[in-house]
Amino acid sequence: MKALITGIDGQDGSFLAEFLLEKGYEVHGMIRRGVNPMVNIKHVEDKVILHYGDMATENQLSLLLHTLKPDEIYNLAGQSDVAASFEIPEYTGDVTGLGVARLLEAIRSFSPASKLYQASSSEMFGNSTPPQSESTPFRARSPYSAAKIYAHNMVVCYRESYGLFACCGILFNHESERRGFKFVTRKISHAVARIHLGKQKVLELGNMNSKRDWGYAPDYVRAMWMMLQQGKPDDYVVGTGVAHSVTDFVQVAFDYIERDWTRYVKSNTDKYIRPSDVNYLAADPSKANDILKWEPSVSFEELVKIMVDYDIKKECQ
Ligand code: G4F
Repeated sequence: MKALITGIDGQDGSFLAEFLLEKGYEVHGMIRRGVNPMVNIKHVEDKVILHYGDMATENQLSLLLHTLKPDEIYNLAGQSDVAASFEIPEYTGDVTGLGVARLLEAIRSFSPASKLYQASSSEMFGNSTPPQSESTPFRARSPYSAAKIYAHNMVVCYRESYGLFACCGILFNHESERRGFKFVTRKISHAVARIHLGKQKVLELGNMNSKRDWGYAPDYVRAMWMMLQQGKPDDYVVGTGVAHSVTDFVQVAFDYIERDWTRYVKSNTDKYIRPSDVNYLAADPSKANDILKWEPSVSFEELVKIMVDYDIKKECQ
């Protein structure tokens, strides 16, 4: 089996590459030239085949699909930083939204038998009432979610219009020791590690009241693969079903190093407050549980510990 992963050098791309290699796949990855230091895939660099490409240009995507004709395509590329999308809305719309239209056209024209996994996001639900399921309305609260909703709708449209085997995984927040430092969980685990080691004194955060359904990223790449092994293409919500606030994450992380978080954390820092935020995301993963037989394997408390332990070890090197 041959798979193509766009955005292979990100958190999810790297875990998915490992997962597919383990299953005996020939793994191809698309990366943008010179942008990423590729830290996440250094350890599998000689086992995967990398290609330069960009969701912003159709030509490269078409050429890649024409040459490879992969059995499975996992589209994990895009601008995924919600806060940054307010500053670069046009770019976000281009790569995260229109990029999927380019990919779908390339699949339809050059590799229509390829199965597609599209990374949709719980951010698309905005402030729709939790728990959110596949039938919950999408309500964009950021340029990022608007772009993801467009991409999601295009995938459904191409599935229904051209019979493509295309699935959207509406994934709730999933984190790990490979998460970028700009996302709140890694920002917290990294700061907690540094505070523990006496390298940092203060952690500045924005809105600590928002609630997210946080799981462990390797569990989520397993769900991506499971979707493409079903008899028919469909969309699935993937999450733990349990939400915690940013304050909860902070509390568990500081409890782990046995410190009182209130002495170190400054909340509502202006520069981290978004023009509009999503308040409360909690998955209703019943469909993924029933049909894919997918279950998360790591609890919220375990996730926090994995991340803090990793950052302490890394900061000691
Ligand atoms: O970690 P975050 O930046 O993740 P967010 O916005 O939920 O988006 C992530 O999950 C989505 C799935 O729902 C993905 F689609 C998306 O690509 C990304 O992976 O922020 C989480 C919450 C927000 O409410 C934010 O306002 O944490 C709040 N927050 C509070 N202080 C902060 C901070 N977020 C960041 N990044 N930095 C802060 O200092």
